[in-house]
Amino acid sequence: PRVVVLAGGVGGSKFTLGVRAALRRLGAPEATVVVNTGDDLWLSGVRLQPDVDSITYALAGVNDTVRGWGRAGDTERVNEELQAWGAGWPWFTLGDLDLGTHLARTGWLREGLTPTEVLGRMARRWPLGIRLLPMTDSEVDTHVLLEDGRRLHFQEWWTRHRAQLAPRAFENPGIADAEPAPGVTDAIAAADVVLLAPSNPVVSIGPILAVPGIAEALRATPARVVGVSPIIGGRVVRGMADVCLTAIGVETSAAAVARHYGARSADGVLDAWLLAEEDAASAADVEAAGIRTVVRPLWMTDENASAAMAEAALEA
Ligand code: GDP
Ligand code: FO1
Ligand code: CA
Repeated sequence: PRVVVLAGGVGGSKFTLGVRAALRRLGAPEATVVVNTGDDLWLSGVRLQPDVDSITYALAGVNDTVRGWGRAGDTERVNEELQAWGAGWPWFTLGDLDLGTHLARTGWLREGLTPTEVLGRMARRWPLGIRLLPMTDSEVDTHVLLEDGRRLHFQEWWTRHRAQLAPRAFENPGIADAEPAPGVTDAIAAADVVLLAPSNPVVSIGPILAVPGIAEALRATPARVVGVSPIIGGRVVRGMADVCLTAIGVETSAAAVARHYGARSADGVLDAWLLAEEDAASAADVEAAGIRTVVRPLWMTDENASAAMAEAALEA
């Protein structure tokens, strides 16, 4: 099958590894993964793309699996020097190898390449076995509007404040004028299956669906659209996605996230939803909203577990 995946960073990359393994077993063509770029930022003169890099490094097998971001075995010599200059953010670490990525990317952007072209070039370094596309070529970095009226870049809120400052809303300035990156809507239109990875629904999948034209492409495609729950047993597994969900008025439960995405038959984006065995009792709730459900183990403990999830999603 021709497969398109919408994905964020850590959950997105674990799931993407599973999709790649499942498609290789089937002898199917490479999937296209549309990656969130709302996490992107400028820091110390370089452009960072955390979710894009998480997926690229994971597919290349060079990611730091313990920390969940950056390169395995990285050092921090340049970062120490930046801190000594008072440059960048004291709470944000730029690894030496990771900085090589940011410098290469920034150089190519300065030469006039689009983010899509830069990612295409970066993906050539390793046999990734997946076609990676940014959601858009526009800079639409996520901002967090706080209850106290302040506005922070998502990365400051997430890494410095650990999502502890009450958010009122998440915004992507400029997104109303952004377009899907070249190839995104064509891939969705030509797909047999579109998968929503078990990524943060608010700040990973949310920005992708907010790019004008992408949700519309999901509604119009002849493909089945299948989501995988990032919530297991009413918990976010890891990270602070529950704070994001609460801010937009969505309960931290598999069923509430499915209803938030909505049924395609009711102006939403989903045909089917994979939910964990722990949440099987809420399947009826999801079905009542017009979304078919499939109950499966959803712990991405290793590539085999992720591949089994991908297979189940493809069958649904
Ligand atoms: P980020 O960009 O690094 O925050 O990563 P994503 O947005 O792609 O995914 C983060 C989300 O992945 C978390 O909020 C969890 O809900 C989800 N997640 C992480 N590990 C697992 C897992 O093993 N199974 C499932 N179903 N979801 C997971
Ligand atoms: N997360 C942190 O908690 N602290 C950091 O110092 C940090 C540095 C960093 C550098 C490059 C990169 O691509 C990601 C980095 N992250 C760091 C992870 C990132 O901020 C977030 O976890 C994701 O954007 C959320 O998806
Ligand atoms: Ca992210």
